[in-house]
Amino acid sequence: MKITSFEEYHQIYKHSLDQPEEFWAGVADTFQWRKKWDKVLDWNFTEPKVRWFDGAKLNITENCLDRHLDAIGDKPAIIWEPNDPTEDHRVLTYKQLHVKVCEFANVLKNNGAQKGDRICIYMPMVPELAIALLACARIGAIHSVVFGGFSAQSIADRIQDASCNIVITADGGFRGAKDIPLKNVIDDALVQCPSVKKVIVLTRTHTPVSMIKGRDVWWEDEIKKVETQGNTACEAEEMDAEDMLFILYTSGSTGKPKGVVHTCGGYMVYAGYTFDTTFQYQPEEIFFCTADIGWITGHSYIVYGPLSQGATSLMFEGIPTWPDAGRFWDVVDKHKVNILYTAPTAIRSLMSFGEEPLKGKDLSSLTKLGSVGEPINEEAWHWFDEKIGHGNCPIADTWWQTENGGHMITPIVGVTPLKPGYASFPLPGIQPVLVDEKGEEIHGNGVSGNLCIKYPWPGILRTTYGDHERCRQTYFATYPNMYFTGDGCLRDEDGYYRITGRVDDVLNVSGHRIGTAEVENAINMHATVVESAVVGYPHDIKGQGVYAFVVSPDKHENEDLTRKDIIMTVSRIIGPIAKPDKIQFVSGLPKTRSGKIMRRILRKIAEGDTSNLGDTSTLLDPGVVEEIKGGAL
Ligand code: 7RM
Repeated sequence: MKITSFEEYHQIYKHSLDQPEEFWAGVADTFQWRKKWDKVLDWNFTEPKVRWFDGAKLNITENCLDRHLDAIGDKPAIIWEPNDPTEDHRVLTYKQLHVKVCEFANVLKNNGAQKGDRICIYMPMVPELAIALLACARIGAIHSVVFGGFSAQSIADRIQDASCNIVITADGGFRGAKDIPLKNVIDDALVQCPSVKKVIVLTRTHTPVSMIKGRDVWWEDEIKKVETQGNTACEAEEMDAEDMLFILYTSGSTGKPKGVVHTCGGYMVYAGYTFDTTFQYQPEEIFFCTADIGWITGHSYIVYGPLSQGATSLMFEGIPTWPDAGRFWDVVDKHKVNILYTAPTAIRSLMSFGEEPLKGKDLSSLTKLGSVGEPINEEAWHWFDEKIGHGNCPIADTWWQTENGGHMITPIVGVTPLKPGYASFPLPGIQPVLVDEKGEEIHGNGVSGNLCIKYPWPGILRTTYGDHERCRQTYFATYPNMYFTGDGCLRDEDGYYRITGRVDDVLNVSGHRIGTAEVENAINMHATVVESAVVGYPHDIKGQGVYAFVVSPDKHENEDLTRKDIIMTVSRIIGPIAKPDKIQFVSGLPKTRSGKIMRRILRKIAEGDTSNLGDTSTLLDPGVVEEIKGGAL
C-alpha cells in the first residue's frame, strides 16, 4: 500500500480501525485468487479461532510467480550472491524461477509428495532453498524449514513433531570459512525419524555423503528425470485460504519449541502487504534482506513478501564478516542494492570494525534501510543512519514475531517521522494495546506495559502444530480476548511505541529466540550436571548473551574442561546458536521455599548489578546468593 504522507497514514489507520473487514478486503483485492472469499473474517480469541478469507481459493505461487510472467517475466526475481566472492553470482528472472519451481514441484511429486504432506527443509542459503519452499507451496505440501545452525537432535524433534515424510537438504553449506556437513547432520537426525521416506540432496559443497538406497536421491538427477520426461510444467494446486502453508518452529518459555502454523491466504496477504507498505517498494528497486530463510524474516522478506509484489530479492549465502567485515558493503556496491534490511546484531558487529571496511565502498544506491530481530540501541541506529545511510535513508525499525507473519509496529519509510530506538506506530490494520499485570488496558501516552494485540490480522498464527491448547495457553490465556506478544513496551508522550524486550523466559541472542528452559534441559543432560539456571545478560554484539549457573558437584578438577563439555552438550542437543557464553559453577541455586528458582536475582548477578537484589527474604537459603555473587563471571 502506497502512502504519501503521515496525515494519510493516520487517515488509513483510522479507516482500518473503523472498518477492519473492508480495509483487509481492499488489501486482499490486490492479490490473485482463483475464487474470492465468502467471509472476510471469522474469529474469537477464546478458542482461539481465526479464519481469514474463508471460502477463497488460491495458490501463493501463482501470486509470487505466474501473475508476474507477462509483465515482468524477464525481471530478476532472485539475485543470489555466493559465500565466496570469487564464485559467480546468479540471477533468476521470474520466468526462470517459475520454470525451476515447476520442475522441482514435479520432482517432489515423483518422490511421493502429496498435498498436506509435511516436508522438512534443511538447506544452505542458495536459490534452490527458495525454490524448495515455493515447490512445496505449488503442490500444497507444508514446508517446515529448519535453520542450518540447529543440531541433529533439534531436527529430529521437529521432524517427529510434524511427522514429515520428505527431507530436502544439501551435501553441505558454506558459511564464511566453514563448510557445514548438512547431509551428515540429517543422517544423524533420521536415525530417530521413521516417518521420513525420501531425502532429496542438492549438491553444493561436494562433501562426501552417504546416500542410502531407496531413501536418498540427488536433486540434480531428479531434475534430469523430469526434463527427459518432458515433465517440466506443473499446474498449481488449488488451496483453501485457510489451508496450511508452512510450519516454523520457534522457542518459548517451555523446553519444547512450538510449530507456528501459517495459512495460505492470510499469510500471503500479510507478507505482501507489509513488504509493500513498510518499504514503499518501487518497481526497479533491489531489496536485500540479510536474514536466513531458516527464520521467519527470510520466509516473509526474502521469499513470499518480495516475490508476491514482483520485487527483486537479493539472497546472500555468506556472513557479514567474511572474507572481511566489508562484505555486506561489497554486496550492496556490486548489486546496487536500494533497500537493505538487516539486524542490530550485524550492525553492532560491523560497527566494532570501525570505518576501514567501508573505505572504497559505494553505498550511494541505498535509499531505505530496515532493522529487525531485537531492540536497536541508539548507538547502532545512528551508525546505521550516518555511515550506511549517509544521513538520508529512512530506517524502518520493524517489530514483529514469527507468530505474526509480518511487520506489526514499524515506521513506514519516508512517511513516519523517525525516533531512534522506536518501532514507532502500528501498520494500518494492527491494534496494539498495553496492559498492566491485572490485564487492564493502559490508556493514554507516556505509559509502559505488556504488549498485546486486540484484533486479528491476516498473518496471525492459527495454531501450534498438533497442539491447539498450547497455542491458546501461550498466546491467548494470559489476557482474555487478546493476543499476548511476550514483549514489554513503552508508549511515549507522542504515542510512539518502543519495544523494551521479552517479559518471559525467552532470550534474544543475536536476534535468535532461545528459551532458557530449552538451554537448561540441554545443560542438564551433561553427565555431571545436577541442576542449572540460564538467564540473559547484556552483550555488546549479540544483544544478549547466555549465562548459565550450573550445579555440578562431580565436575572435572579442571573446571574449564567441564565447561567445554557442557558447551559441547548444548551444541549437540540444540545447536551452536544456543551455546552458553558464560558458565558459573555454583553449589546451589537461589530458590524460594516452594522450590522456584529466583531468576530475578540471577539476572541481576549476570548483569553485574549486585547492589540491590531486592527482597531475598523468601529464599530457602539466602547464603547461596552471597556465594554466587562472589563467583560471578
Ligand atoms: C522477526 C523476529 C520475535 C521477538 C519479539 C521481540 C524481538 C523483533 C524487534 C524486536 C525490538 C524490534 N521474529 N524483536 N523485532 N524487539 N524491536 N524491531 O525477530 O519470532 O524470531 O522474534 O524478537 O522480543 O518478540 S522472532
